Amino acid sequence: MQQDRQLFEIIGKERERQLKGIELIASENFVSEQVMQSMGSVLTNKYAEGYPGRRYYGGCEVVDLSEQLAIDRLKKLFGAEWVNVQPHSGAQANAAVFLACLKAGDAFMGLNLSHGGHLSHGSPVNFSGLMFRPIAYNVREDDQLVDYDQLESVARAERPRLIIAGASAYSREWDYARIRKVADEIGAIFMVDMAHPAGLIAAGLLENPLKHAHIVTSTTHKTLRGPRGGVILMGRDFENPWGITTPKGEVKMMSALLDSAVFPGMQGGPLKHVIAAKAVSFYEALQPEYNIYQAQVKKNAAVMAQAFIDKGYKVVSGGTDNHCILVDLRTKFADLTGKVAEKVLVEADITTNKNMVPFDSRSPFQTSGLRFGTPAITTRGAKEPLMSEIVEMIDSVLSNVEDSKIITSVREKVNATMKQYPLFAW
Ligand code: DSN
Repeated sequence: MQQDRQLFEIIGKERERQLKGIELIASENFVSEQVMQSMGSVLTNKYAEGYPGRRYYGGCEVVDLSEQLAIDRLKKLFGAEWVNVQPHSGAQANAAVFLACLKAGDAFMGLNLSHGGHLSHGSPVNFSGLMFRPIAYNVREDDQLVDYDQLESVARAERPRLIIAGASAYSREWDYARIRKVADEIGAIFMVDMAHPAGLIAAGLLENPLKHAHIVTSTTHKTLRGPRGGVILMGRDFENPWGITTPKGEVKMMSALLDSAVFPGMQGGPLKHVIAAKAVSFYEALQPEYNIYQAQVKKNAAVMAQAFIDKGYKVVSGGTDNHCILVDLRTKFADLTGKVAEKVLVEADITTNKNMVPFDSRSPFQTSGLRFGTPAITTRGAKEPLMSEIVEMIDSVLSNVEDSKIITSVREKVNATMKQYPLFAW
């Protein structure tokens, strides 16, 4: 067969873009060669609807081994009693939890999307907001920390069936124990979506939500540094609280409801090549050097947050406990939107994303904020001194958004700098 030159040229261009730029999107990372290899392996050819040992197709005895390996390693990594490694993404994992725990129209609570919450935690254009009744809790205006008092009073008044903790743009540790307490009081399921900080949690640098939540979901490709995908975990399995029984009259365990919600509820055939790559990334996350990497991610983020503050930027909540920094541009540049800032930084080969800040005066299409994260740049070997240099370069671009000469000179500096931080040995 003829080689598809057109497509491979596009892949080459993306490889080049990744190589020469500074990647600061908080949800991105660079996977290892063996994670990449397993994703591009023959396992993509196999259909395996069902679970290890109970499939709807023949010839699954080999892919049963790779899925079981992913399951066993993920359990070990987070101290889970039960996991499901089949969700194609974090949003699919969340959808499966909704399917297992809620009926159409049921109320659930999640962090206000414009305060850092995630699309699948109740956006009106997402399945979660279209099919269920989202109720938001907020961060406080004065310190931009989750308002647990408000969360509790809304939970008591509305009695949602599910409470979600977790965010896309929240830089602080969560008080999981406090949310679990109110969930127990009102008889709600408590779910944590740890997609963003999962790698830091795996390394023991942030509290493990499996100790507090009934159900935990995650992606595998952010701080965790695996292939693009999702997982569901439980610290301890439990009988479903709604009395749903098996044909034999036994109360179904939550694990059975969640397994059925993923397949056949939400998905058909699992992505066997991606599940294998998940297994590889969990193996990597169990190695001692992974903890050193995650500690550096956290240190780099703290230094970057302080460097922004030193340059006169407002960092939402005043700093970070994790890998993520949310900058409110308004205090330094009253007229600069996140949209324009993102665009000019891309011209300088610095990739980040515009983001709403809590109590934003602009729309989600313009925004007043930029979100930064350190997982990808840390994978390339960056340490604290580079964080201050990067903030210097960002500030230079944002202070001169109309000056193409300055933007070009920053881009040249970015490209020269990144040559010293190797990526892609293959
Ligand atoms: N879109 C992801 C993020 O960037 O945070 C979350 O799914």
